Amino acid sequence: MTVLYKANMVRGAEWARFFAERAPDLPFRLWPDIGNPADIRYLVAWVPPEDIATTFPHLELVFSVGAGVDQFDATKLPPHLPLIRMLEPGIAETMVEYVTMAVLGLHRDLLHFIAQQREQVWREIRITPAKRRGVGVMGLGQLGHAVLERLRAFGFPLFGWNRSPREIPGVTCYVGVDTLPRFLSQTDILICLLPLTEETRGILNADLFARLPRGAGLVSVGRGPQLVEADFLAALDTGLLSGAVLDVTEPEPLPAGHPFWSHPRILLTPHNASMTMPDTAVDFVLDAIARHRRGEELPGLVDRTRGY
Ligand code: NDP
Ligand code: OXD
Repeated sequence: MTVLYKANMVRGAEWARFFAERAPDLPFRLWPDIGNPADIRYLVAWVPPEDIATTFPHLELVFSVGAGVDQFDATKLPPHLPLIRMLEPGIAETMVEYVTMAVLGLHRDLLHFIAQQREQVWREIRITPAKRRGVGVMGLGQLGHAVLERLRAFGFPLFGWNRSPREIPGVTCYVGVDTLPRFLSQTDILICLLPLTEETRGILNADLFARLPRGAGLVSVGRGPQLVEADFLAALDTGLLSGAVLDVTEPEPLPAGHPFWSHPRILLTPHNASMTMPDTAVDFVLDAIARHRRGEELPGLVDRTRGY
């Protein structure tokens, strides 16, 4: 009965310490020190090892160390093997901070002020009151919901768009593709917190940008392949978009010389919007293992047919 961890190694050492404190009877190993593969029952991974099924014949649960699971090739996981995504509270807390920073930065013209300071320009910009700046979130799951709950304090008109119906106090929620244009038409700052699936790949494209109010801002924190780069750069050039905060790109990291690095209207961060916190993540994993042993429902169970 061993847990194998294969992700960020610095944080892995913290995982090992928390496991030793909280579950001293449960052996915990850090990749690549896998010991006897037949002992591995639980795998916690960012990028999963090749040939999971044949290498670890007694695997019972696979955990994504992150909230997203698009890095797992579902066809390589045996159908009976549960894949669980991370629902620990640290991810949502850090995502809420990042998106709040990005929304306030776009709302208060931070990218313009950074450019002005570089050029030693002292020029005020007319302030738009929050109540006249619509903020919309695509994807109302654990993260999108948490973000909207916190943004409510600033007085923005808030909008949400999701596949299935959601009710969030103070937020006008739209459901399904047919409502996307109505949602977008009110959204001055758009936040993408969708998982990467075949339906969301390339969803941030020319058609979508054209449906936003002119000069809208974009916060892209889902996954890089959701953004169509050429459409996005054209939208910035033509003023359809006034600025963007990008935390995810394709590929990651971007190659040297890629236009996003130096674009004055783009704030780029290295897939760092949120981070799984070892302290609370270990509690989540131990709780899920205990539930699994008791034959109970598993939190964060991924629906392989939907892909998230
Ligand atoms: P959830 O699964 O909790 O939420 C996803 C939401 O998106 C659900 O409400 C789902 O609706 C909705 N959705 C999915 N597909 C569609 C679609 N085609 N049209 C409309 N709505 C759709 O995920 P999380 O909130 O935990 O995370 C979201 C994503 O954020 C992750 O998949 C990951 O890619 C990204 N992420 C990025 C991080 C970063 O650091 N940049 C960190 C963590 C996550 P429904 O439930 O109705 O199907
Ligand atoms: C995640 C991420 O999915 O960090 O958790 O992107």
